[in-house]
Amino acid sequence: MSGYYREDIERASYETMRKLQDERLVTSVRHAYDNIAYYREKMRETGVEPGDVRSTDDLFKLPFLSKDDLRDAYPYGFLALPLSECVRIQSTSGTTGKRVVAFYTQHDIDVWDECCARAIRAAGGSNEDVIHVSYGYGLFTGGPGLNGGSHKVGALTLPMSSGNTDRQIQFMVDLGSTILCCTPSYAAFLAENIHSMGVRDQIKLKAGIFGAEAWSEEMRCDIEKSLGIKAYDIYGLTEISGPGVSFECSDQTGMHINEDHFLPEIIDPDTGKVLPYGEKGELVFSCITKEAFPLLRYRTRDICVLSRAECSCGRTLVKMSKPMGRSDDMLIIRGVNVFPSQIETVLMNAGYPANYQILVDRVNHTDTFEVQVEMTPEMFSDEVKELSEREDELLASMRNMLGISPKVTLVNPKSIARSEGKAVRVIDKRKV
Ligand code: DLL
Repeated sequence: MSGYYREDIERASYETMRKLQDERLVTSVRHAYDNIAYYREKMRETGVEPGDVRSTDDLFKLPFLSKDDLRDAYPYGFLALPLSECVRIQSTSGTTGKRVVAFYTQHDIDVWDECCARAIRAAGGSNEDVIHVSYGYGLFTGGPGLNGGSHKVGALTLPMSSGNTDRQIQFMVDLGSTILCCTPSYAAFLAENIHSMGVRDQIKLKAGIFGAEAWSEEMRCDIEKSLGIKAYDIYGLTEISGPGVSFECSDQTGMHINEDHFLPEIIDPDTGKVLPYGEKGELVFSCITKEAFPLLRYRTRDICVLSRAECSCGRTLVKMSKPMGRSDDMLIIRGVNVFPSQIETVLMNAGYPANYQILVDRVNHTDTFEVQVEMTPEMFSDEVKELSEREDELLASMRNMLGISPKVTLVNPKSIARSEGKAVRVIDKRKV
């Protein structure tokens, strides 16, 4: 049976939640202003003082923060406490030069773990479960987050990390895993292998907690059928803590935001205007309990809709829709953040013209990723062997830059269609 981890919070009345948020916001603004010089400057530029923010109604007065602000301030610019009070860092996947590094105190980790525990309880998890965590462990937040949540609910935790599919399945069978946590594409891949190994009737899975990338209702349906489980979505981002910023309940119609910690807003991505609930726009979060890395009005670039409609699960926490896309050009391929500009940098460094196309698709629930690069007329006359060596070299540089390997194909000069307006660099055929 699915349940609550913090019923008092998850089912709090609107007034109770508002009061909590008001108090916490005021404290967080003061904390960020007093301890983060970069933030103080930002507030001064917009003429706002901490005293101007007396409740959540004043949130709009604060300046927005973006990934670029975090990159500019790398690595310690947004750290609000001495390093001696921090116990962990995590970092975003993918790089455009500098990664974003997030810092945590023990209290920040406890809060994050609790958010993941709420997600696990909502998916029916308890101390009776064997939770199989196949998100990556390390700098990526997926493994550590769900691991912490699983401990909090008292489940037996299998810290599998990703990869080594045969061993994953063997453990699943031998140890009787009941809840699987991984990206939806890895869940689909595991399901395929479970069937081909002929062990479908030996697995005891009942639920999955899948996130970190966009996935469709069709994909949910396929995974649920093929593994005989209920599949729950989970959302989050490193800058705001990691997975568990929001989570799905048995209703499966959007994700409840842990709004006692993360205050959401929807804005028009072009004008920054705050939009009412029900309208589609960019999701913005203010962290109202963070000690080490208290980001306020952080623009996620994820496009979605917020709703306060009553939910059959009894939770009153505001719900966000599945992200419907992004307001920047970041792609998430096999769970890794990829910016087209990174690919362009590799090509430029290797002396190629900027005529390329990135093709992304999803075949059998797995992302395919190809980069087609136009040769110069000089290269075109080269031997086949030389061309294949060139492709290998590009592949190695791209793997180095991105952390994942695309298929690299050199194509004939002038064969990539030229655009009259903006160049169409990305063809993403994934239906999510
Ligand atoms: O992906 C954290 C996470 C780990 C979430 C495990 C869920 C499960 P980042 O690597 O910083 O953090 O990537 C964050 O991934 O802004 C979204 O664009 C996307 N994303 C995360 N969850 C979902 C989801 C982790 N459920 C970026 N659906 C976010 C669609 C998601 N997109």
